[in-house]
Amino acid sequence: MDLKDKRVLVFGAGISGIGAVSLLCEKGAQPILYDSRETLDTEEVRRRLGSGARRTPILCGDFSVPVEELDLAVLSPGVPTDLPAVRKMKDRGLKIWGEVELAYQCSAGSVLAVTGTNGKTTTTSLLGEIMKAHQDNTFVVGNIGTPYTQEALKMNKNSVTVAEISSFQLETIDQFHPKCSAILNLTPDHLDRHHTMEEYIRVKERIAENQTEEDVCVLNYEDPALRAFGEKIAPQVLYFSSAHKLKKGLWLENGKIFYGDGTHAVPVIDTADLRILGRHNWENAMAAAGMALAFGVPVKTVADALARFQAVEHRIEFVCEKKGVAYYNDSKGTNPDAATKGIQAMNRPTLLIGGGFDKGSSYEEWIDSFDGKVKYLVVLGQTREKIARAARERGFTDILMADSLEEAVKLSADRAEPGDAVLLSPACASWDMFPNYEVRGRRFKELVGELEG
Ligand code: UMA
Repeated sequence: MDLKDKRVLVFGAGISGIGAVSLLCEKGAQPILYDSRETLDTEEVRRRLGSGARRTPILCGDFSVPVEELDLAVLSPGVPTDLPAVRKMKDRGLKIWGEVELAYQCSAGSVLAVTGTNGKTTTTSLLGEIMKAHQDNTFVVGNIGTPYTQEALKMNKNSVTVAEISSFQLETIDQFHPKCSAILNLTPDHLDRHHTMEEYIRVKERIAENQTEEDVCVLNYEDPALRAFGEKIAPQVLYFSSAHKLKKGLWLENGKIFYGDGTHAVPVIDTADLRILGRHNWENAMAAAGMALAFGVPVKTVADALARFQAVEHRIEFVCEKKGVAYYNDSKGTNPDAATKGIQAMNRPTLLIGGGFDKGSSYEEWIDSFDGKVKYLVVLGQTREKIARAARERGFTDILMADSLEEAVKLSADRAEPGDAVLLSPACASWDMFPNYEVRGRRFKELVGELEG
C-alpha cells in the first residue's frame, strides 16, 4: 500500500504506537494516535514522538474517531482484536494491520522470525548474536523490546531482521513472510486474550502462513501439535529435538548438539561450552542454530556465537548473594510453564515469589513442579488468592501473602537461611502492579540490592 496521504489510525500509545506514528509520518501518511486510557499524558506522548511526528493528533478516552474517514488502522500488540472499537472498524471494511505488518510492508531484506510460548527472547537474542557475527546490517526487533517499526526504514535488501513475534502480533499480520520461522513450543498462555488453546495455537501457527517451499520453518519435534503441524505446511521443515536422534534437523546426544542435513551429521557444540543453563536453553540454542544454518551461516560461526552468549536479563538471572542466600530474577517467567523452568533450574532450597496479573492460567502443574524444593511460596498481586487456593488443594501450605513486591522480598529475606535461593518467578504477567516484566524485574533487583549483607 502506498501510504502517502493515507489517513491512518494508530491504536495504542505505547512504544509500538510511537514507532508506528513516526514511520507513517516518514512515509507521508497522516496518522492519528488513539489510546483508550483516559488519563493518558498526551504531552508526554507528544514529547516521545520524533520531531517529524509532533503534529500528529492524539486522542484518548472513549473511541470517537470517524472510522469512515480512515484508510487504515494499525493496532498495537496489546490491543485485543475483539474490542467494540476494532469490531466497528472491521464491520466498516477498514483494513487493519498490526504494528508488525506495517513495519514488514515498509522494510526490506530477509526476516527470521521466532515465536512460541517460552524461550522466544533467549532464542531471538541467540540468533541475533549469530547473525551479527555473520553479517553487518542485522536488526533485532519485535516483542523483545525494540518495536519493528522503529527500525524498519533503516533496512535494505541485504538486511537480516531477527524478529521475536508474539501471539498478539501474529493476530494482525497479513503479508508478513519470514524466510525462516520457528515455533519453539506451545503451552497455555494469554488465554484471557485468545480465549481457547485452539485459537492460541491457530494464531501462533500463522507465522508460517505466507511461507513457501523456498522457506524454512523450525519446529520442536517433542511438541505433538508442532510435529503434526510440520507435516501439513508449505515450507521445508527443520525439527529440533532434545529427546530423539533425527536424520534431518538438530538433536541432543550425549550432551552435544548435532545437525543433520539428511545425509551427513555434524556436531555443532558441546552443551558444556554453553553459558546458558538447562535443557530448555539447549532447545533454544538448537532452534537458533537451526535457523542460522538454514540461512547458510557456517557451523563454526554458529558455534562460536553460541559459546559467547550469556543469559538474558530477567530470565533466571543471578542477581547476587546476600548472607549466603542467592537471589534470582526470573521476572520473565510470566506463565506457569515458564516459571516451572525457573524452579527446575534451582539447585538449592528455594523461597519462591509468585503471582501477578490474572491471564486465566491454572497453576496446578506449576505447583506440582515444586518437587519438595520450595520452602515458602510468597504470593502477591491479583492472582495471589487463586494461587494460594490451588497450592493448598495440592497439599502445599507454606504460603505467605504479600501486598507488594517490597513486602515479598522482605518476607523472603527474613525467612531465608544461608544456602537457600530466593527466586522471583511469578508465573503471571506483571500488568496488575507494573507496566511490564522488565520494570518488575529491575525493581526486584533494586530491592535485593538494598538488603543488608
Ligand atoms: N491500549 C489501549 N487499549 C487497549 C489496550 C492497550 O489503548 O485495549 C494502550 C495502552 O493504554 C497503552 C498502549 O496501548 O498506552 C500500550 O500498547 P501495548 O500494550 O501494545 O504495548 P507497547 O508498549 O506498544 O509494547 C508492545 C508489547 N506489549 C504487549 O504485547 C502487551 C511489548 O511486549 C513489545 O516489547 C513491544 O510492543 C515492542 O514490540 C511486551 C509483552 O509483555 C514485552 N509481550 C507479551 C509477552 O511477551 O508475553 C505478548
